[in-house]
Amino acid sequence: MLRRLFGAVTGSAIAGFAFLSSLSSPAMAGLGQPTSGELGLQLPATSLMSELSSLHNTVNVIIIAIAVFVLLLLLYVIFRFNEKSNPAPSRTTHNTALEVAWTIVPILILVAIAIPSFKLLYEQNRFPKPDITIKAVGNAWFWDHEYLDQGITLSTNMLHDEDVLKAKIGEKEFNDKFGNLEGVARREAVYAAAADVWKERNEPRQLSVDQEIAIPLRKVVHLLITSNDVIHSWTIPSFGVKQQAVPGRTAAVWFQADKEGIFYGQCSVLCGKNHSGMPIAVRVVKPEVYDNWMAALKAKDKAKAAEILKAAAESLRSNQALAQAQ
Ligand SMILES: [Cu+2]
Repeated sequence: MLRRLFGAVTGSAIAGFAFLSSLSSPAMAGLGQPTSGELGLQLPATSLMSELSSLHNTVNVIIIAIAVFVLLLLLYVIFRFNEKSNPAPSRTTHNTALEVAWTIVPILILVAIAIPSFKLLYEQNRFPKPDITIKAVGNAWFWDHEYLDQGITLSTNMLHDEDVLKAKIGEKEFNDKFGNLEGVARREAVYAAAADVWKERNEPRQLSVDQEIAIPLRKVVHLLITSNDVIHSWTIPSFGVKQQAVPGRTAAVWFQADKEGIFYGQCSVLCGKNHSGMPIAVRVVKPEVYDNWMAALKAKDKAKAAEILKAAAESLRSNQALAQAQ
């Protein structure tokens, strides 16, 4: 809450509004997904993102201080040295002490920013020994995630209004209702009808996917990233990682999630017409849940694997509700 508030205060002049909206939102809002009215960064779920947020906040304070200082100087010059108040201007051209100061002080400010910045950069490239290695492959327009140690590949497609409606009311009823509509009219009708289904599923529209990938809590994940066609970009904001997926090259990021839950990201480089249709959803679960999920996938029982993740999500939700009620 403090961090969100801080981000909001440093982020914009309408901080008061953000403060009010942050008071009314649930405790976990902003963790793993964007929230309406949010101005700061998404909440951290890894040590990388914690450091990244604190660097962002520190630099923000420095930027605001500099901007305010320059503004005050300008105002002072405008009022104190205009033609009316200062009809006979001074002919001074040099002031050694002042010139040394305005060279040294900015250097010190840059050094002060560079220290945490390099520390973070080092941390991002530290790559501790991995517990699991996943390869993310961008495709136009979906992601493949290969669990390299397990020989499992999962394809991730975005869930559309149509998909969740069909899952809810069945293919036949869907066709009865919307089969004779076309184009924009059809899209609008499906959008309106799906609104309640999204709420019921408690999933964010246009971020949810048909196949979440799971990773175990507090385990080091190395994620290799590449692409099959054009340049895409893999990111989960709450993990503090973002990496371009370039065809013919393999890049890597690492993270160690220290919070359970579902974490969303999107392809983050403009890649083509369905760029907005390739979200990423990573579910962080307890290691034993992860093992069960992986065993189900290896047994080619996708339904059971989905059930395992669903059960984990529900138990987490009821635990959070319990914690909030206390
Ligand atoms: Cu894209």
